[in-house]
Amino acid sequence: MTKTTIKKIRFIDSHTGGEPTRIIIEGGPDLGRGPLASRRDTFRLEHDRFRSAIVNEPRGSDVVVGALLVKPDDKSCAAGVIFFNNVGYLGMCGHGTIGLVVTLAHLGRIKPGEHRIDTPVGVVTATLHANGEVSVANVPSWRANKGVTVSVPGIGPVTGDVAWGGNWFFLVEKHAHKLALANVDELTDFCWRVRQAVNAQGFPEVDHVELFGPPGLPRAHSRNFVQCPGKAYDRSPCGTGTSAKLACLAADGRLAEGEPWIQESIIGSTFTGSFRWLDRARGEVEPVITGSAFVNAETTALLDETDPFCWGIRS
Ligand code: PYC
Repeated sequence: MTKTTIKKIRFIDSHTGGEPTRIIIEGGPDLGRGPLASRRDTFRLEHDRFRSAIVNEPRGSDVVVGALLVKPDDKSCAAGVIFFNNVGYLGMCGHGTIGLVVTLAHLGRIKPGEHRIDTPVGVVTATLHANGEVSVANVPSWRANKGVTVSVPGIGPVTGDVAWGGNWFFLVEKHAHKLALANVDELTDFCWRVRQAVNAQGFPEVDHVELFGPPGLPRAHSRNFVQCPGKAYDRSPCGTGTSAKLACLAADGRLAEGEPWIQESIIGSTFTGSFRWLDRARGEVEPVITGSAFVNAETTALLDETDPFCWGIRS
């Protein structure tokens, strides 16, 4: 009988406003040292099947966001992290960073206070508050294009803004859809078509589509539906999506510096956001996103090479 090697991977699951984060704490690939962006490239080029094994079925699902905890390149940081999903890698992830901070506290590795975290798109500063909430001062965010109209086959013209909040978003306020969980299939189809049109019409970098509508909660300012790159929708209000929204609100003069913006998700969870100007002339802001996460599993996964789906079901 041939001897099989089974590799053990330890991860911790949490959710932030309903959106899962799976943090690899042991057994992940060795990506060497250097800037997080180049380590993310090494991950993509040399270890992509590991990404799939962690987040795709049968171990995961389309909605799971994975996070590989690594040593930071910037010595002032408490940790480095590379986020990934069912189809690839994220620059930053707001809900995931809140999940990471709560996970590090759960492991006893950090205490309440400020912690800098290295990511492939820059350093973010997370504050773990005494009440367990986490605020993330995100990477500089800005609107690149206002009022872009794309012609969407089968739908017609759709207008939105292109903005960066750690990932690239197309943000749409004017549409005919009710943002309700019962309409997820319709919203998914709409966003997917919009994204193809946006990519085809000169914005290949946009991989998230964000729709806005009236809030369900009296204390919230807006509800959103965010489609992630692999077609899953974000159960949380999306930290990087809310950052992109704050950049647009700031550029339009619709929200003042320091004023709170309560963004509700499609499932009714909320983040509170605010911003500070970094460069008014360039429309660059530092968004701060506050939310809570809960740890819900500690797992040792087994990677057995003789399992035909050891590396996940890949499309
Ligand atoms: O919270 O930034 C976020 C995010 C990105 C994709 C899923 N969640």
